[in-house]
Amino acid sequence: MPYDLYVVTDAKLKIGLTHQQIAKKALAGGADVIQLRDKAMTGRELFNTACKIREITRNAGTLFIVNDRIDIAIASGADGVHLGQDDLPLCEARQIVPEDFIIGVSVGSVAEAVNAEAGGADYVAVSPVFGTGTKPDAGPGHGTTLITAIKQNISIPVIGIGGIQKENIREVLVAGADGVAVISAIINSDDIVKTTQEFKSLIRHNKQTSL
Ligand code: TZP
Ligand code: MG
Repeated sequence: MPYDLYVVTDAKLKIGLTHQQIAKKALAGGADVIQLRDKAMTGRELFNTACKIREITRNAGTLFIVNDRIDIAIASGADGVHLGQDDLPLCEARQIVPEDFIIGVSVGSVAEAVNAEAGGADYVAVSPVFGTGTKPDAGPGHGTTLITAIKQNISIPVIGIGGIQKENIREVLVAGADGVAVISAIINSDDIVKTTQEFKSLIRHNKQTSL
């Protein structure tokens, strides 16, 4: 499954490491998807960074998604864009992206997930599964029961995001998530490569045992 471990970059969390350095380490540890997420960079800075990560992910043979900015996703040759409920609406986004472009959508309810699938999303991210300090405006966690409810209503991949740690990843996968998206538990760890490997093996193990 291409979305097993989805690492979202955050250069603010690890002072001194750039998005591309974080991406390289996560890929060395086995990340399946890299999402570039930066709310502070100028468009030019974000574009330059996206081009570098495009090259790194192309060499690694993994997916590259840009958060929010559909223009930068397209211009950098990324595989896709990730949109929140307050970003460009899915139907407008679909009209301006190349064929086969991946569009992921954050959802916080079954209705949003059903709408996202009907509108042509390629995956949804249940957001946030648990409370998280990384995105203070994400609100309280929905819990893993929302993952199960969404899985029962749509057939595109369902990814969990928000507060996911080694200690609770099993609960997320047992609830039915096809993949997990992680920021702080990987980026804030002492050894990003090793922690990514640990997440990867937990995903493999828990997906096998929950079959
Ligand atoms: N969207 C919903 S929660 C979140 C985003 C970007 C932050 C997830 O970060 P962490 O550190 O894995 O909780
Ligand atoms: Mg957004």
